[in-house]
Amino acid sequence: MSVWTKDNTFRSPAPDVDIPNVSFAEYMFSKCDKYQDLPAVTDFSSGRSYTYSLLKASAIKLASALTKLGYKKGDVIAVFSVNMPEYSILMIAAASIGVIITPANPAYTAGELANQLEHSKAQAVFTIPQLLPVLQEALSLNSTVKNNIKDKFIFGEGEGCKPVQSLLNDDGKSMPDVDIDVNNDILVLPYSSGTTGLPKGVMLTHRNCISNLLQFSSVTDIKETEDVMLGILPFYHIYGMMPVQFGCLHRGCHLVTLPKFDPAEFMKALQEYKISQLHVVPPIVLFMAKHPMVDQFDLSSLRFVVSGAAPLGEGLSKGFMDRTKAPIYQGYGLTETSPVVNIDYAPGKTGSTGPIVPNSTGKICDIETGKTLGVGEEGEYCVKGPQVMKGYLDNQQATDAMIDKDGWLHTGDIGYVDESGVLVIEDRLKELIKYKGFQVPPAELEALLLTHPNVQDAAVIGIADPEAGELPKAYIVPKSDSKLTSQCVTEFIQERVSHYKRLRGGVQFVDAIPKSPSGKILRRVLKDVAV
Ligand code: 4UW
Repeated sequence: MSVWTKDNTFRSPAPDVDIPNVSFAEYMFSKCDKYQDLPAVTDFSSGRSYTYSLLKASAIKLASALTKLGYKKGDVIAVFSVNMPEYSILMIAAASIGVIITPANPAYTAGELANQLEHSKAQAVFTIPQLLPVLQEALSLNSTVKNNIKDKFIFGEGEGCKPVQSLLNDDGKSMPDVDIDVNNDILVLPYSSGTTGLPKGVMLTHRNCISNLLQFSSVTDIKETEDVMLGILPFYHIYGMMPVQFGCLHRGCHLVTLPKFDPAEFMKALQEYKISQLHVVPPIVLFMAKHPMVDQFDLSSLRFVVSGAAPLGEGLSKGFMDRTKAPIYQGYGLTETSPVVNIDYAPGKTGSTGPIVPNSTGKICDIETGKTLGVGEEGEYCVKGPQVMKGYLDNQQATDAMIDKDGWLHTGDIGYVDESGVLVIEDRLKELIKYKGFQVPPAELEALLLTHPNVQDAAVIGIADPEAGELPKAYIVPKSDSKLTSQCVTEFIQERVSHYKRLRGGVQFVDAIPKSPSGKILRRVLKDVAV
């Protein structure tokens, strides 16, 4: 079947899949009933484990306890935590009562956390003891947030917090009858800066997420009930949250969670649990391809590895496969597309991200004229499908800038598609910087830099780096007569942002920031002269 149509749009070579009209919790509960006593999710370091039956029973208890505390459909609850089995329980529990989960990056500073809590209007936060001081600082920084947050729930114990364990001891009898409109009700609200500006709340509906799980599962070689997968990518990010966490759980596979990337723990988990499907980002691929430690571990259980969130070079892919003997496939997605848009599922074409997933249509557009281009022509990748977000929370303007009136989502990525429908991403049109797959919104750093008393103007771009993909670099126009040094600027940022947003690409002082007549920073001009 040809993937290209007469109007120069393209589809998947694979057939469409049926998407059931059910809520996310109904969907996951039916899977729990199907897989019952099989292991669902296990914490690697403690061995704490839940079968599918226990996962469902725990989610019902938690949902019932939240209901008794007054939480109801449409309320927003934040999760500020590392990966652990209870993250999955909470997500299913919240979904079952129509509560929206907004996942926050556990690397966040108090200021960053406060921004998300305020914007999402979260009414409660689930956290862990190690992150409680950050949460407390966030509440003390922002009185709106402090007033909004009714409860702090903790996995473990902490002052002023309700232990999650007490909720899990509920009798499970207060589950309300909740009517979920799967096409409109929001399941999760992750934050992404999208093509431009500050992080925005991405409204993903129940249908968006269920569709995407089925779209990519139908074309990936998942061995139902047999695969063992590692939850190393953070669940707060859409890649770890949906394709990894629920991509595993909706097929009866076993998910082993790790709280963070520690090289030795990671390798031990791969070996001990005989991980068969591994989902990672390019820096982990690089570690596995190059680090001497890797040779001490048996990786023969790995059937295949998937990499995404940032470009994976052909050379690295080959080096990885030579060493581990496991094929590596690349996927491509965005928070705004729940997230998978393309996934490679046959060995061979390294460096590409494979064809578009089923039930979706893609096109490549000329970046100047918007005209739809043909086979092999380079332009902006646009996509349509049931996984495309409902929009950004309270930001119609940003939503309209990303999804046009015909329903095409403009990814802000530049690439081409070959005769067989395979996508190669080549560049990024949008301003987003990706450090090791993490989003670094330049607008956020620029706004912070402008609060420095000695900074007149500032711009931040990503410069290429072989290990991290990109490093944020700042161009600064200092105020006249100020004795600003690059170290001052670097430290100023370091004190205020998560570690991955630091100005690792350096600071350069310039006379002026190149701008368009309308005042937009000409990032391309800076990129062309970046050293
Ligand atoms: N090559 C080049 C890639 C690639 C890429 C993403 O943080 P977000 O919003 O979202 C993500 C999601 C990644 C993802 C999800 C599911 C999946 O299966 C998979 O592959 C295994 C990957 O990163 O950032 C979105 C932006 O990240 C860049 C691109 O610029 C995109 O718009 N990006 N994947 N393979 N660039």
